[in-house]
Amino acid sequence: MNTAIAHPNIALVKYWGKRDAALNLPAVPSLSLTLSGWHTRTQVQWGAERDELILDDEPRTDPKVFRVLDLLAQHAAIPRPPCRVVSHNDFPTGAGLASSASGFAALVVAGAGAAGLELSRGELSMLARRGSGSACRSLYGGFVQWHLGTAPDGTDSVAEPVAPPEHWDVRMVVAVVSEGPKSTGSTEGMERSRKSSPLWSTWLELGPPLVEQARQAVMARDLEALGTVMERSTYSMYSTMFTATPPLLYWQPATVALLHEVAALRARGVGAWATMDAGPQVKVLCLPGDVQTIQSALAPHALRTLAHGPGPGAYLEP
Ligand code: 2P0
Repeated sequence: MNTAIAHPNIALVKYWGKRDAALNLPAVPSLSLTLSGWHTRTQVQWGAERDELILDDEPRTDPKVFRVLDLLAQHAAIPRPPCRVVSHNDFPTGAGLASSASGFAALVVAGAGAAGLELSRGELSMLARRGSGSACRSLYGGFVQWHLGTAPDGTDSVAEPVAPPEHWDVRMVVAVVSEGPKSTGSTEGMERSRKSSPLWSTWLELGPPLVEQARQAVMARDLEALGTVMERSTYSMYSTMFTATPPLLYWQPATVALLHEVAALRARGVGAWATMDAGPQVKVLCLPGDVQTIQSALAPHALRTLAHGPGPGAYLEP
């Protein structure tokens, strides 16, 4: 039991900014949808010759991976031997498609399994958060909230399920604009927004009410309300990026063309709402019956388009 599968999640209400960088505590709460389809598969060998990471068939150096395994061992009060970690994503890594979310969620589940530990989802979520904030949400399937928390040690800043995947069969159409790695990593980008955007305090105030509105929209299965909140959160987050010094320009020309297509679809009465993350890809929230129409409209501006529904939380391969 040392191999885990985890799926990426896309934030409907965004996490952008840390109140404690060392503990990876968020400045705002967030709410996400774990996607089916894409996945990270990670195997941890607990006891190897040396620490070694193989990501997408290439040897890599990422101290954070072994730091998270250290924290896992510390949490369980056991020594950590050298570990070999082999991980594979079936989608582009580091391109604003949430590979760090599924990556660290799979790592903690595989690591705990390999070490023979039985940890709760809350404990695993807290440990995954230390690797990458958004990873704490991929421990759960469907609609998930990451609580802001108030404890200085971060023990209450964990994710919790809002509604399971079967609650609501929505789709996220992903228009891939670029498969290359992003220009500025999320951690650096959010620190730049926090330190230099004059809109930062407004962004912090918006977080809690946006999450509450999104939670209510999910419970009521109200796509228009959820899509509206999602776009508001997305554009507010981007406002802190555009007004940072120097500005964070994750968008490409095709990103803007896709946003116009989404607006045109809505004007034609199609239920489609857009979001973006720290990258140029555009993701469109909709119902299954509109997927084909939306994919046809987006395809001319994208390298490819895919549609994913709600997926499960991270799990150990039997
Ligand atoms: C999110 N993003 O809520 C937001 C929206 C990008 C934009 O979480 O620094 O890789 O490792 O905690 O989780 C991407 O940031 O950042 C992210 P760290 P992470 O999905």
